[in-house]
Amino acid sequence: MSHKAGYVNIIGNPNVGKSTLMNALVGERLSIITSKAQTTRHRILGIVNGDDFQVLFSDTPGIIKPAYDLQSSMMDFVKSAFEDADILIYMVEIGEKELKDEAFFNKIIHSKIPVLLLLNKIDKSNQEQLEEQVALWKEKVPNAEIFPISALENFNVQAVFDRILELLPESPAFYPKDALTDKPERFFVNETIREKILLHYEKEIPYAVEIETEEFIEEEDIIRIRAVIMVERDTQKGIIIGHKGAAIKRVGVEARQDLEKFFGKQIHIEMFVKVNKDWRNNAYQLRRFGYNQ
Ligand code: GDP
Ligand code: K
Ligand code: MG
Repeated sequence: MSHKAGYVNIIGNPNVGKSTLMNALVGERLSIITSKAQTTRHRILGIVNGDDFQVLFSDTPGIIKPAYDLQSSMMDFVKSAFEDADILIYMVEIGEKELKDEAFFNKIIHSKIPVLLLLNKIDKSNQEQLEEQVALWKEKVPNAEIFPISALENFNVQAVFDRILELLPESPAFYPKDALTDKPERFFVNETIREKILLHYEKEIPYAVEIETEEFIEEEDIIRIRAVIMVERDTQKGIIIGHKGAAIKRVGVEARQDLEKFFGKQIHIEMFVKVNKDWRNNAYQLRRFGYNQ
């Protein structure tokens, strides 16, 4: 029996719905989702296995102009996604006009591999607007096949997946056929906690935060987790903890609920806040947190 496998890498502007799509395709909540830009900081693999195929989806950070070293590393993940893709998914949302980075845009329109342009969030548009948008993108990216979708409502996502299977090259599997992702369990703990911080704290706070899971001990019917919330300054530490610890407690409760669903086990979670000065511009710290490739 012949077998197909390959990388299908999802790129686009911040907040267009890349992570929502990847989770819909994989059927698991691998990527965190919030309405804030830069929710996704890493390249995250989501694997869909079938008897005769293995699709390796990559979710990536939204394309931005880097302002500090962490963001440069994030854009390196995007670059790497261009390099190994067998199929490129370029996601745009209804009403969007252009990609913020011209060099990346040129790579898309001159791509030698198939490009699927997904026009997302069509649940927010009407027929007239949709037709106008399809015409606009056909002109801008003539080499792409266009799929209007709603990642949130899982509308037309199956059609995209079916087309991917047609386009996928013949190849043996890259990962074991029961693999779901390339990331370790601790990564999903870090991300779940960071999602709660993105949701509950304002302004610069979520961008100054990194999570490190120091302990992940799986026992028969419970997982014991010890995680450190890293911030850049003392004042941020106080904000994270909140009055009488109420703010951090809320993060812990919500993260635990999500992680119990994700791992299908009871979770015990302990969190600490530490100041790690200027980690976003520190090459050693960035490497430690898995950013420099
Ligand atoms: P990313 O930054 O490109 O990964 O985007 P996310 O997946 O994090 O989504 C950004 C925001 O758009 C979130 O609030 C999502 O719920 C929302 N979103 C994603 N897909 C859709 C969609 O198809 N329709 C609507 N209305 N909202 C969506
Ligand atoms: K987002
Ligand atoms: Mg994302």
